[in-house]
Amino acid sequence: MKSLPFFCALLLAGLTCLVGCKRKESSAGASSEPAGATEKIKIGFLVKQPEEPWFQYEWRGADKAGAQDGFETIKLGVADGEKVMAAIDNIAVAGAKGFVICTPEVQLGPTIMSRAKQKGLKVITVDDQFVSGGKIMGDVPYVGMSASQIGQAQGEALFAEMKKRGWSLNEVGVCAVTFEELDTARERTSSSIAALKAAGFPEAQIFKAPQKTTDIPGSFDAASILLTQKPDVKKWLILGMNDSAVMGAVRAVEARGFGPDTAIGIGINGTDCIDELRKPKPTAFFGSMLVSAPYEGFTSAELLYKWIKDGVQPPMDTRTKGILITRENFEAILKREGIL
Ligand code: FCA
Repeated sequence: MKSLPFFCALLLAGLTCLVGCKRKESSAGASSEPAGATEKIKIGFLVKQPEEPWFQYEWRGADKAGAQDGFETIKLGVADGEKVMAAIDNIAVAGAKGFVICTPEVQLGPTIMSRAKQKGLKVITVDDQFVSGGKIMGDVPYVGMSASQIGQAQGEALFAEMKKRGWSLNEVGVCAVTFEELDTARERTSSSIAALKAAGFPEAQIFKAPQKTTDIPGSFDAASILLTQKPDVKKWLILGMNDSAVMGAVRAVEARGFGPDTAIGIGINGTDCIDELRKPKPTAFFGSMLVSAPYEGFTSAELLYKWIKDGVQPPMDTRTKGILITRENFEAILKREGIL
């Protein structure tokens, strides 16, 4: 995964060259395109964390749609606002007519939309919805997961697994790794917590561990602080907004001697835990709510393409569901979903 930033830099360099070469061509008044030939429609697909397998699978889905429908996708990692703005400018110069984006900061929504408008680009958001003045920008088409349903299923699965093992409630704590500044994340974790409470888990034993960053180190740090504060908890249930959130907490409990017999972690995404589930020895990472990243990439890219090509207005809100994968079934399910 370390090679990804390098890959993105290469892609950008390629793009710049493409632009430079095109300029040279037109200034010389010659073009290699035969007269009347139609160029493929181009779209951008910009993602906040290209190192996360989730986003690589989304890109894969977008490429599949492009191969099927005959359009080209320019894939770029955009870790911050500056990179987003540069990427929008670059794809516009490269001839793209729109882009799908999972923004690194949801508050950038209005700025992104005004730059896109300036450049005449259509926009579809994926995964994380734009926010303006504290409110979701419902006027920008969105493709994402059914966050509350999936969160609820995560909480129910954790409770069911705990019951199955016959743990007594009074020795168990919930480590809820949270990132409440992001709507989809907050919806997932609060629905998961609500499901645990509805099943009868005592509220006083549910503890939030707020992440500062949405990666494994961010959740490791958050969970470590909580574990220091709660030395008496004997067994842990771990939830979070995605696989990375749960994985970091699993590493943190392991560092304090907990293992698969004393901790149960269930993630969300199902794409960022494949190596973990393949480990020969089970860990406390019990499973994940799989959501189809290739499907989300495919759908968002294709909706954008049809909007550009045929003027078909995409639906404003498209949601996908999740299913539980564990060590027992993940290979078969991920194969069926086209991920493995
Ligand atoms: C957010 C998370 C990703 C993924 C996506 C659907 O963007 O950061 O890991 O869960 O929602």
